[in-house]
Amino acid sequence: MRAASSLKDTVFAQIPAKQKELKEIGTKYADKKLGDVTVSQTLGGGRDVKCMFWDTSLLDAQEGIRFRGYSIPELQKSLPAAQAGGEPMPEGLLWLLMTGELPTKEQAKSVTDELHSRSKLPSHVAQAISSFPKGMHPMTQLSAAVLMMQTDSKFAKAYQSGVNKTKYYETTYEDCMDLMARLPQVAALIYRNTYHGGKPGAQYNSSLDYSANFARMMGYNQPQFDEVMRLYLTIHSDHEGGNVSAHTTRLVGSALSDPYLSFSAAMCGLAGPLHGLANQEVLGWVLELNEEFKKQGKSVTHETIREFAWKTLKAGQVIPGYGHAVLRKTDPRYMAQREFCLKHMPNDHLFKIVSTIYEVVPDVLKEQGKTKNPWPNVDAHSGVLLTHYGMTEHNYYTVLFGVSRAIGVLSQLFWDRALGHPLERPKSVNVAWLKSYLESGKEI
Ligand code: AMX
Repeated sequence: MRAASSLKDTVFAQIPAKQKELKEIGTKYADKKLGDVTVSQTLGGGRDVKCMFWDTSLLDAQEGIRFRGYSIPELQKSLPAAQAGGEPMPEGLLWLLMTGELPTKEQAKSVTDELHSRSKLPSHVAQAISSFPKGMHPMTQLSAAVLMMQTDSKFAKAYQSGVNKTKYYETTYEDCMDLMARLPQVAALIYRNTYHGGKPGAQYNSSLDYSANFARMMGYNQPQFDEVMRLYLTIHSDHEGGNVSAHTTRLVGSALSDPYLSFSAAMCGLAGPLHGLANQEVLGWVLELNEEFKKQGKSVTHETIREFAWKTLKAGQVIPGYGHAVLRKTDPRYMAQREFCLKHMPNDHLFKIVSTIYEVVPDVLKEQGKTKNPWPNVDAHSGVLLTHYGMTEHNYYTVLFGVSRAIGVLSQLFWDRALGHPLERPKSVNVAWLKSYLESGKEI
């Protein structure tokens, strides 16, 4: 067994070698082309343009996500679990994302303890959340609450005091860890305030792991829901750098905006229906489908799902939970949730509907012929699990995604500061430039 040392010591010690490695690559291969950008990439959201460095995870179109080289099934085997043979703990994943090394159980526990020790919220944050209008979307509340915590930013204070740029990573570490430590409380306050009249769930309990404590604070006491949270917070954490929430964290952070500002902006991106809000949209779509056919006295069958899917497409809407900008196969994050359902709740009514949708929708999308990836993504499944354990408030689901996403994007933000990642500033062009260049080869 490896000797126990803190996450901070381990990750800080890695910085010089990583800086050297990246500098050498940048110097040695400075003029080597990684590919040419086509007009359709320029006009089409930069798909597959390799102009971003992101070390914590890498997405393969066929295989899906690997976190520091490990697939989800591999993580389920090798990350420390709270229960024997149970789901991985996100604290262990955080160690892995930060250091690139699988943690021992002791090291994962040290992360749990470190997060607990940093969890005290500035008092104005709880007050502010309790004064938000009940109708304010939980993601708006999350982004606003994260912004309010910015009063505690150690990076912003250090910058104002003239810290040397080689030390930026030190206070970035502090902010990233503080923020991750506080998110469960913030998210639980939003949940209790929005749906339970402000009546608190359980008190903060530092004898529990990150996920179980979060579940209790939201008011959930079933050990199996804790396992859902551990799985959920692990698999939603990171999906390489180009997705909207990760890219936003990087972009805003590149201006040396502190981690609170960067992550709050990222949550605004995650709140979009083509990104994280899709988990809310999926459940809405499934329930609407269920309702529509119940009213007509029909049951949910392959044929009725097909009819409803076509109705959605003909109305010029997307089928939420299906398609992906990079993936071209069923998302392994979908499969991990499906396997959890098969193991723990195979007869759940909604699970059966979602499974039938999986048998029907890919063919409908293929028949329509537009979608590059007709297969389900992570969001097609998460609502079923949450609903099964009693969390029926769909418009809260993306907040859980956000708590998880922090683990990935803030790990990378720490490394951005450690490696001196520069201000992001890609070149844009206008129509006149495009016409001139495409018609006569001249850049204007
Ligand atoms: N239903 C209907 N049409 C879809 C579709 C879907 N699920 N997925 C893609 N399409 C359409 C696109 O809207 C686009 O139509 P257009 O030519 O009229 O503009 C066409 O198919 C080609 O799109 P694409 O290249 O396959 O996808 P993309 O990279 O442009 O977009 C994504 C990817 C995820 C936004 C898209 O698949 C989508 O809208 N899916 C539904 C929303 C969703 O599930 N989002 C969550 C994604 C995962 C996440 O970030 N959490």
